[in-house]
Amino acid sequence: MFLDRLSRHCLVVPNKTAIELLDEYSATEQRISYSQLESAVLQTMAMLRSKGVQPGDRVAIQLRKGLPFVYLHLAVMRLGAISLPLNNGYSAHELAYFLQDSGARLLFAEPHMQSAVQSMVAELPDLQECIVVGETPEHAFERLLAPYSPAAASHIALPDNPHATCLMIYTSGTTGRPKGAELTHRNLTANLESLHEAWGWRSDDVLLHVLPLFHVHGLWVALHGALHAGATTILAPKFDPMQTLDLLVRRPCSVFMAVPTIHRRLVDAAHAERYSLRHMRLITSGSDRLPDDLFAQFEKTFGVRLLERYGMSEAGMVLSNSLHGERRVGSVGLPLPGVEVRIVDLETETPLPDNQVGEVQVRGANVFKGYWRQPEKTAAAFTADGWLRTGDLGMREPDGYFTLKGRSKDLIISGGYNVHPPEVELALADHPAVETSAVIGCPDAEWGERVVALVVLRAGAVASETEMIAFCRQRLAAYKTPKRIVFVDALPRNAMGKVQKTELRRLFCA
Ligand code: MLC
Repeated sequence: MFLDRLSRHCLVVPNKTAIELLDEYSATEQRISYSQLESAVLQTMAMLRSKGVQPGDRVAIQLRKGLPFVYLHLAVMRLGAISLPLNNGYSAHELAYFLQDSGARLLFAEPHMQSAVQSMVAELPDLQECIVVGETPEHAFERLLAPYSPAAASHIALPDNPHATCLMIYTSGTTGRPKGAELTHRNLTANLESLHEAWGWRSDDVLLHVLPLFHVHGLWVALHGALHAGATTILAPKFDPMQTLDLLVRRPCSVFMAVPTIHRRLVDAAHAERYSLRHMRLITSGSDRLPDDLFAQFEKTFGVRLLERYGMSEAGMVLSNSLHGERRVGSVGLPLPGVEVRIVDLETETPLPDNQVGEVQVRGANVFKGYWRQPEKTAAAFTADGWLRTGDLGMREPDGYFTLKGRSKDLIISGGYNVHPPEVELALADHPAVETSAVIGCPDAEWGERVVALVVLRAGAVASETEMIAFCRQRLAAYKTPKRIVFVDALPRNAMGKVQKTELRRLFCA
């Protein structure tokens, strides 16, 4: 399994750099070898054990990108517990939901969340402790680990049940609040093996990592991918286009993974100058559709063809363009080794012939176990014969390449983040002046789609766009907060009373 492989690297290549952390504040670099990584993970396991963490417990990690995040995440999984990474941009309101729903035992959070968490502790009976980790000496992670030696955890066996959940990622559902997708050791390992084969991961690869660590893309595909291969990861705490270009050109980077918004910013930052990235082995794009013009501009600017792939939190990576063969514009490529993909009729769910658009369904060892404590929603996510219903529409070409053709679910993708409109509509409903609202995604050159809210005010109520955006921002992470609010007299509805979002997009996205 993935964790066994990681531990083996510590024995076989102990001195090799596993992670190089770029510190944005001190402009310094910190190198961690595979054996130092192993020691830090063992020390972290000893600390977690002393706090009572048992197999199956959920440990929430809402920390900025950095080594404590990585150590905690790996240590939690190695104890047989469940790592629950959370966006550090989530508001206290959002955090409360994730803690309550997951029944997390411990939360690792940044200092600015401390008072908010204290005020919610009474409603979180499962939460034993909120441990603050930050820059100051008082909250330094090293200080937390100091009383524990790696030896104190070296006797703990690696998890041996491949079907045990080790990672939980919250995903926006089409109905209700976000759901925790349970991923097992087997899911992670099978998908890493598929990617290893398809993308030719090598131990001498150097990955430049600019993505957040709390999602499948940055955590599982990028960081785990490099660790699984015994490669080196250069961990940048935040994406900055000029710094990224500089590192890609100056350092011996061979692999880079990003979302279209990041690739667009790199092209813009290059200011039509030609920066050659031809020395790079692999540059991937995912989490959102790669626009055709960006695919062409990226190649023109950097001399490299992007490799587009498709995945989701519930299944990791599913489809990918070819490393050595064709990277087809507009296509998400072929099923990864060991992953089955089919296109089915939306009504009957029977498989469709090539070139016909239907729902994309997936089957394989990569596909998740189910939604945390949601048996009905888990059952609804699968067909009787075990195919995962992705809610994405697509078609297969006769040579096996798949193309996505939209979504059957109400979902917005902004800068690679999924935004679930009902969640934003619920936040707006809390505003005393709001009668009702509808949230849509409008095409946007920078973000792919931007969140726009159409709001009907209560009779006699007054509100401004700025004030309402600020209201949402208090409740929602910045990426979910509407970029625009339009006040309307009424929402167009069909005979069943359902808001016609297609009509709203036609009217308001111009
Ligand atoms: C940031 N903002 C966003 C946003 N990201 N708004 C909409 N959509 C987004 N994606 C907000 C900021 O908080 C800020 O708000 C304002 O927009 C401008 O911010 P910025 O400084 O320009 O943004 P930045 O912090 O640089 O972030 C942009 C980004 C980031 C593209 C680097 O969004 C990002 O890392 N995206 C990647 C997401 C990702 O990893 N997805 C993987 C999901 S896994 P304010 O209010 O502060 O001004 C998945 C499966 C798969 O989908 O297949 O991969």
